[in-house]
Amino acid sequence: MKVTTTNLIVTGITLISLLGACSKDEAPPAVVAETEQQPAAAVMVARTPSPAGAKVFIITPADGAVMSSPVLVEFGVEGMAIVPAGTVHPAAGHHHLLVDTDIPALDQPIPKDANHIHFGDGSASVELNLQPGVHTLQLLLADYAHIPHDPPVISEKISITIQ
Ligand SMILES: [Cu+2]
Repeated sequence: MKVTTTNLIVTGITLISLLGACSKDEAPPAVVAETEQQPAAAVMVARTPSPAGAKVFIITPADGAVMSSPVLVEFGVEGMAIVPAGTVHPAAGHHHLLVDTDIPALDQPIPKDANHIHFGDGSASVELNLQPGVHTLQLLLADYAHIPHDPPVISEKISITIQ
C-alpha cells in the first residue's frame, strides 16, 4: 500500500491593509487584519477518543540498557489497532517515537523532526543511530492526522546509555 504522508497545515492568510489618509490632524492609520479561516481548522482540534485500557510500550530496549548504536527499538500496543497515517479508523493510530524530548502539545499534530519520529506506514520498529551518551525514548500513539488520542496513549519514558 502506498502511504502518503499528509502534512496538515492550517494556513492563515492575513491581509493587512493600511487605511486612512496620512494627515497630521487625523488618527494614525488603522491596521486592519483579516484572517481567512479554513474549514480544516475544526478538524485540527478534534481529538480521537482512545478506548479504556489502551496502551503502548517499548518492548526493546529495556529501561536503563547500556548498549551500542544502532539501537533496535520495538513498539508494543494493546487495545488499539495500528493503521497507516491518513486512515480514519476507530480505536486506531500510528506510532511516534519521542527521542530526547518531552511530551508535545496533545491537541495538535505531533511535530515531525529528529526528536519526533512518525511511523505513518504503520511500522512497529526502527533502528536508531544514536550518539554516545544518555538518551530518552517514549512512544506516543496518534490518529490519522497525527494528533494524540484523548486520553493520550503514551508509554513510559525510558533512558538508555549509548557507549
Ligand atoms: Cu504521525
